[in-house]
Amino acid sequence: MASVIATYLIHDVKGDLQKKAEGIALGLTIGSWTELPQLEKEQLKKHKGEVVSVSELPESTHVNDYLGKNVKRGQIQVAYPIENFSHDLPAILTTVFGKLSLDGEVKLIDLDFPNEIKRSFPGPSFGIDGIRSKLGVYDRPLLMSIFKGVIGRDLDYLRDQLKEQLLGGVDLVKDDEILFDNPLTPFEKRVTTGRDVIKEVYEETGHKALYAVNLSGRTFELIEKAKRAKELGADLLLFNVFAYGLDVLQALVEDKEIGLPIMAHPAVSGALTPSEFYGIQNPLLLGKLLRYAGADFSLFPSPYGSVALKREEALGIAAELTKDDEFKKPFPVPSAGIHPGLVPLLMKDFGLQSVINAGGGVHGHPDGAIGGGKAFRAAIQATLAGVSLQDAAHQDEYLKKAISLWGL
Ligand code: 1AE
Repeated sequence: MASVIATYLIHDVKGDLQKKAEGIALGLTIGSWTELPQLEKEQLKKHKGEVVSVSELPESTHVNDYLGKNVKRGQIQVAYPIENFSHDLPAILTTVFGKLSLDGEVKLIDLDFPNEIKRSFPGPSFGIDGIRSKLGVYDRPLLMSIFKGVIGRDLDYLRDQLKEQLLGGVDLVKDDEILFDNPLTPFEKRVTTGRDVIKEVYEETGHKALYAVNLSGRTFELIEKAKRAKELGADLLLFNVFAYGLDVLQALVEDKEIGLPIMAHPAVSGALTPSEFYGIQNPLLLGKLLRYAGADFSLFPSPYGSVALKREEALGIAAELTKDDEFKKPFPVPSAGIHPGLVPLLMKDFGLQSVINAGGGVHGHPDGAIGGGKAFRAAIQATLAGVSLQDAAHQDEYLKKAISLWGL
């Protein structure tokens, strides 16, 4: 019988992990079992959750001290029959981590989906290959920058900032996630302005780029808004998916009239992921589930910048996004506080199939966003050629200024 298998990290003060696992498996499926008459047992058998494995972890003084009690820790796996839920993420998440997410120190680590369920997810419409073919860039990580300081500014300001970023050689420019619909830079005008500036720079320089406009507003207006963006010539949509829900992302991806790549921003996901004891593991949320729901890019904090994830978590997200699977691969976008000096580390960790993304690290360059973009491109080129940034900086003034400002 096909099941979704959930892996949890649990902490139990009573010390009986097997009993706790059985309580979860039954409590989230058919409830009590032992007292049921035989006939009912037969009828309900196919709905009964099953404990797949229980593995105890060594006791941790740090955990006991932090929680103020002695607990046994373990990783358990529970199988939930697919007959129990409709084949959508809201139903699946409510089954495997609905009430349970409120019930003590339990963290959802992973979910394994059988093919019957996987078939109901779209996966990315474009993925790494689709985005690369839009840009015609195949042999290096892509470079993205972010509009910064645009709240309270008008379209002329936006136009100038976009042009500077493009002339610096960035491949993608995204709206700041905190830029919403507003009278000075309304959504539709941002789309048409972005489209026109990108065309102008392409005609002047031959440099191709894509602009991600922030799709924002009330949930039930998003589909119409996204369709309008498509009609007006938008390249791609930035989406604060965790302020809305994964199923909203999936609905946007599945609407054939939209047909635009979607860049998932991690805003709000930090309310769910960072605890050692509670919430959802980053590689599952920002990796596997975003990929299944159809994001073409997943942004997440890199291990190195101003807002950082543990290295193994950031690598775990990238691994989920890019491992072989029937779904296309979204771009990993390690972000936050990135400057040119971090490029060798980022390329070592995330490889060619990633996006290097910087806001302050582009705009804060002494020569402005043009200088910032050029410094990043020089750092990428040098790293690809196996040249250290110190050596490359002798040949490139922009990189030299970036390194003396931000270091390596
Ligand atoms: C993790 C998301 C990073 C992001 O969206 C952003 O705006 C970063 O800005 P900087 O590079 O830290 O200035």
